[in-house]
Amino acid sequence: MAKVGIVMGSDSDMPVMAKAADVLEKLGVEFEMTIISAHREPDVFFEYAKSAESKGWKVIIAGAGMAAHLPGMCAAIFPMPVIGIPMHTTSLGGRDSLYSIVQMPTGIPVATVAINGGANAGILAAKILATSDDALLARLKEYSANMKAEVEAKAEKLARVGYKEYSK
Ligand code: RP5
Repeated sequence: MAKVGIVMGSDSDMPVMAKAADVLEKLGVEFEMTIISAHREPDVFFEYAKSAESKGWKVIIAGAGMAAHLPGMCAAIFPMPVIGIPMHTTSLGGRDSLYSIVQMPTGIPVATVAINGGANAGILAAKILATSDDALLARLKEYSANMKAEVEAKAEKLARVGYKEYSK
């Protein structure tokens, strides 16, 4: 059964949102993914947010750009954690999305990741679920150990070949 809802304001957000989905898939966390525009179809949005708890979801990951109300409105309705992903935008570089998502009023937090931070949103959702799931916690520790090994391998290669060869 899906534990995470992933929602984005437009299919133009998909390249970033897919990174959250990829991480969750790697970590063995089930999710449901959809596209809902809070502005263009508010009735559909409200139904989505109101029914999320009864579907058994524990976290919602919501990504949007520009006047990005989707994550904040999810947090206004869904009683469990909402992770917001601000999309990069061409006009304001994503600051518009970032401020719209992060500057929530007291009482309605959205855990906001970096602009285009899709992968981190997935990892954060998994970490939230891992507080009550030891098997998932073990997979997250393995994920961290793999990252460490990758950095060590890069440092070893640099030491072996030198920076000129490395940067080719
Ligand atoms: C937001 O407006 C979406 O989340 C998207 O990032 C942005 C642009 O949407 P489209 O015009 O590409 O549908 O609601």
